[in-house]
Amino acid sequence: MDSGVCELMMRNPYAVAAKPAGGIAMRRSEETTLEYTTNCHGKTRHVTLIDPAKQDPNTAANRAMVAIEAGSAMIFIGGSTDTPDEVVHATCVAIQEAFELRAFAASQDPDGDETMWQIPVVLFPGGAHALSPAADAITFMMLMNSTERRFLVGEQVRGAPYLQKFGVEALPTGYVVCAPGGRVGEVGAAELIQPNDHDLVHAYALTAQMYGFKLLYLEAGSGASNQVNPELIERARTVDGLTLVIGGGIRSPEQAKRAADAGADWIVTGTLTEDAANLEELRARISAVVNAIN
Ligand code: 1GP
Repeated sequence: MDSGVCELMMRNPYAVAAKPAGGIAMRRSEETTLEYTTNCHGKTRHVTLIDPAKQDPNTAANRAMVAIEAGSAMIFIGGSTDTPDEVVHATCVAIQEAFELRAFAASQDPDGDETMWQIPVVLFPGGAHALSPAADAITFMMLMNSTERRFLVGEQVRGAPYLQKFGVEALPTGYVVCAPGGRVGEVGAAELIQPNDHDLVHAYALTAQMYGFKLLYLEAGSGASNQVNPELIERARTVDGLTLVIGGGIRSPEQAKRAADAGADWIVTGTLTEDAANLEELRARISAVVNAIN
């Protein structure tokens, strides 16, 4: 994977030019992505998850722009477990370039809002293979309820040197898969948190806090038939110092509101974006979710 990505870095001046020595894209020089992610001010925000395997990079960039216009506050890049680095990287580059152009255009327009495009593009990886130097940050995750070393620390050890080299900021994240769990539950060999495992999710949240993780991601699995039980979110919320990210199976504004009311800081949707027939449908769907959580 290293040679492929390094070649891409050399071939594509943007990927390098977008990053000053500090590692944060110039479009977002005011605060780190971790600060942006964890300074929630009591509001629930929305993440649009884009799976690079599901569309070409230009389509991904168009979807990302519509998502931001509709009120999403972050873009995650990830999903499928076997996407080649090149595809992940090309998608990150296309989205960064699109946001950069929109920010520039807004800066030239007296009525434009440049800050609207200061949105982080964050890797949400299935392992050490899906990394890109063009991302602002990565959810650097321990799949806490996996039974396999690889997902607890193995992939992380493989990926960390590349992230350091690329200057991609790590967002320390405890990732906990809840029933039904879907493909990530199976592939990640997770001992799923059941809807009534209130004490267990509390123990995981405490463990995440004690490890120093800043984010806790409760995941029901992409396309899940049920979202994470809001009671689990409420219980995790009782632990201080964690930014709660909730995703999997959220398809309606009502479901998003349920998660937000239970204490989610971020709501992630992926399938909602993939299923939309066109960009206008996508805009309407994301707007409805964003309005419901505000
Ligand atoms: C998956 O939590 C995300 O990792 C999003 O799930 O595709 O069900 O929205 P959905």
